[in-house]
Amino acid sequence: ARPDIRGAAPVGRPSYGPPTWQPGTQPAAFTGPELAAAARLVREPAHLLSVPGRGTGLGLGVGGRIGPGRGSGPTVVATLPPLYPEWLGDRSFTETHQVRFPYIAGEMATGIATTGLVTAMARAQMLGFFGSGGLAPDRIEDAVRTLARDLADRSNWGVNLLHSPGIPALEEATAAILLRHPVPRICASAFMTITPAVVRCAVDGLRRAPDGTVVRARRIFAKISRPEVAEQFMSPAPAAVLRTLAARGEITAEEAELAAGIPIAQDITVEADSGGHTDGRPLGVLLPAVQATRDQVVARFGYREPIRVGAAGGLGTPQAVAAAFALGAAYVLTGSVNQVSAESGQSGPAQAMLASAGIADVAMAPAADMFELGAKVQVLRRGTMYAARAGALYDAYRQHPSLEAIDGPARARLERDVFGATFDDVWARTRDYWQQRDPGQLDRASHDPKHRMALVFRWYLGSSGRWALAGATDRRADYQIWCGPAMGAFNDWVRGSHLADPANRSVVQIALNLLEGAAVHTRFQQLRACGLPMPVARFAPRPLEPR
Ligand code: FMN
Repeated sequence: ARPDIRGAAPVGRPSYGPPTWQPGTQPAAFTGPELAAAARLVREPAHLLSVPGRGTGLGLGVGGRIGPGRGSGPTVVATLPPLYPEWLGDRSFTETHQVRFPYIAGEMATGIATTGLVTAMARAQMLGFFGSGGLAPDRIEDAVRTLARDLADRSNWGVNLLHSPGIPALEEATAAILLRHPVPRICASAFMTITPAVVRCAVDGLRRAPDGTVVRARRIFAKISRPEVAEQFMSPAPAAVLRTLAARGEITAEEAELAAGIPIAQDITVEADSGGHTDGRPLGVLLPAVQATRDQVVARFGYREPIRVGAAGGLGTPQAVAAAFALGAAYVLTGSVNQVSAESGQSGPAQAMLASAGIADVAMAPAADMFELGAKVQVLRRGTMYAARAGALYDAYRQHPSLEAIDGPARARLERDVFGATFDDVWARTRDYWQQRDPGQLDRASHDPKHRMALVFRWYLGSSGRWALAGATDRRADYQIWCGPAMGAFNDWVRGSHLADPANRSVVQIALNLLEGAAVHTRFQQLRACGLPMPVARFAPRPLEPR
């Protein structure tokens, strides 16, 4: 049959022309404050309107109704779809890790990232890593047991596996604990090369699914700050390490074979200038470099599954988080700012110091591990003398062959201003400590006076972190608190908002506010790029009260 065309638009009433917009509850926005308010409604479609003769000729319509191109009303030039914080990162990240948000609360050593922090993040459908670094194996195992019990029905939580070059047995013991319990995610950090402990964690439990894909028993994240280290984690486990582990019976022949075709880690966190150990690189330099490495490695090995690159370091404001996603980060990870959360294991007095820090109140200071090599960590400078005092110890260590060679006035200064005790007292305490932990250190110190001096100086570096954690009132000026400039940026952002009150500062509220603000900032930027005159003064999103 021939189509009946009698229903077409009547002659004389053409419906050509761009669609028009009819407001709902909100009128169209044209001025700075109106645009800022409308742009915050990120979960609504945003219509870019052409209104000749009005301001710049461009306006913004949120909500309302779009009709055919006849009748009155501003015409719609383009429409931006809703923008949810959930969608800022890589969708395969949220899917793979069974989370709603592409956001991680990073591990913080000595249990500062507590089991409570990890549990809160998991229940809020994000990810958190327990800070196992610097803890004895029995304390790590207690924490792992607690997490495995409390989060038995979830896979969105994990524990840090910190590289321990000085005491390899510690790294091995931690790996053994993580393998003994159902830990679904492990973050390997501080590695320069791939060790057998990392490979065991990645390879144990690999199996082939009926469709041919390789199924992992747990997933490895790697935190890195150099492309060449990232490349090792993106590659399959080294054949020599696989052979050694198989020969030792620590992995099966089948696991070794499957491991040869998949990357060790599919989630690589690029850590720019951060609290604690850091190479101090800017995110804008490092992230694209590691993304390029990823592209080369994926092409070289022809992987079927993606490798995601996430961002950490310096993320303390919504703008910084939005910038990380704009750079292409699959997910973001925060550290310093979570130290002032209600769930943090850091002491009240130390948190108060952190909460008053500005962006420049940080310094690089000697690290307790690898002190002799001159390794440094980024710490809080405001309210504590740790950076200056530990720096004086390192200078003395470099300049003198032994404690005895430090002359009277210099020695008196160190004893009075740094230790608050004599060298002899500190040596006595140090001796007791190593007697219990590793008497070999004392043997070496007995014929190597420089090593004896290092052990005495390291007493201060080790104790200063513990004094902060304990909130020791007589040692406030010696607190060693790891912290990056993100802390000061966060403090500026939350000033005068509900997040300035420690009682409101849960790790989840911090995360949700950073993500919400990042979505608003992203929308501002989209609209600005479309030509709307977005108000510069109102660009920074404010923290929102929980509903
Ligand atoms: N990263 C680790 O991989 N292992 C750790 O044990 C560890 N401890 C940390 C302790 C503190 C107090 C802080 C502030 C950071 C620590 N980090 C550790 C780094 C964080 O997990 C995170 O990568 C980093 O803090 C992100 O940078 P930001 O501080 O600028 O947010």
